[in-house]
Amino acid sequence: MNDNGKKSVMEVESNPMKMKRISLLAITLITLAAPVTSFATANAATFAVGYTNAHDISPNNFTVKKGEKARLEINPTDTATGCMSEIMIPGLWDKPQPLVKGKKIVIEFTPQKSGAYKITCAMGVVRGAVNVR
Ligand SMILES: [Cu+2]
Repeated sequence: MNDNGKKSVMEVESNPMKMKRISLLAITLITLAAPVTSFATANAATFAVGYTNAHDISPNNFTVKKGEKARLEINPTDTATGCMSEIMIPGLWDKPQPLVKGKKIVIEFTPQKSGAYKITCAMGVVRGAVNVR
């Protein structure tokens, strides 16, 4: 930072400590906001997904890269019943998994073809999408 820069900051904000705290807060918010949907675990783009009976899976729309391993970690806080009690992604994950409260489901795949894949129940009712780019 040059002298001119310092001077204008001092003019705008007379309390440098307050400025510093605001900057730290901004950095913290940016850091918290960035990796909400995806984080890297063992070379896979990993998505943390929740499940409740009221809202089904959340988030429910994912974008992944062709040829790169992706991983959905679903943590149900309810046990799903009836039609939507199992989850699958036809073409990417064809084995329906039961959504059971407290039982983590890990779905891993490496998509080979780009396109939009539906996330469904075992009988094909759509509940979300995986976009392969
Ligand atoms: Cu169903």
